[in-house]
Amino acid sequence: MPTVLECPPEPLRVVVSPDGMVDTAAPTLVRRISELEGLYEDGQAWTQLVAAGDPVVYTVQSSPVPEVEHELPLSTTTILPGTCAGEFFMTKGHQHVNPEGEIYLGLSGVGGLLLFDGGTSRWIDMAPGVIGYIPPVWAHRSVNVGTEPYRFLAVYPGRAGHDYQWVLGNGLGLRAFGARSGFELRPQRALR
Ligand code: S6P
Ligand code: ZN
Repeated sequence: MPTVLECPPEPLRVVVSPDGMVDTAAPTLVRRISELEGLYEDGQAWTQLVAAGDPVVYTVQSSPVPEVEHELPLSTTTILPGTCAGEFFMTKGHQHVNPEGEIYLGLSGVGGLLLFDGGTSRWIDMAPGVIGYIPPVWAHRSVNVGTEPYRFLAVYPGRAGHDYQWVLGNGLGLRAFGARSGFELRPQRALR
């Protein structure tokens, strides 16, 4: 996530509308599937999706709170519904560079919070009103397992930092695929 350099001089009031949109003037990051190389199990299907229009997978709306020590930035992420060869659309996933915890609050849609500490994977079902707590050192990724956009609020210490390389090399241990019951979690195969 980009660092927002301008520090708000006053306490901040943020409106979360019923459809989950956070009302801030901060920039929105758009992640297309081409930026998620090496993350989906089926690399061939990923290549086809990139060629067939390179769909947006998720967007992240930041707040004006800067990502610096002592601050408490917040953002909303919206993951669109979709799959790559049956594997649900998801965020890149990251570990915090500095071991800091984080809070997610489900705003709309249904999803999951996948966590991995390098040995154990955990899955937290997310829905509007559900809080997911991410302890320090646990890598985390969000997944949309529904048919509508899945949106959540994230609040995290400004000094946390984001390491994406660790997840590229280690994965999250589990993958979420569509199934008759909605979704199923499968152990990840060896990463290339
Ligand atoms: C930041 C927090 C979220 C994610 C966002 C996108 O600590 O966990 O705001 O940045 O959900 O995910 P990712 O893995 O692409 O940063
Ligand atoms: Zn995080």
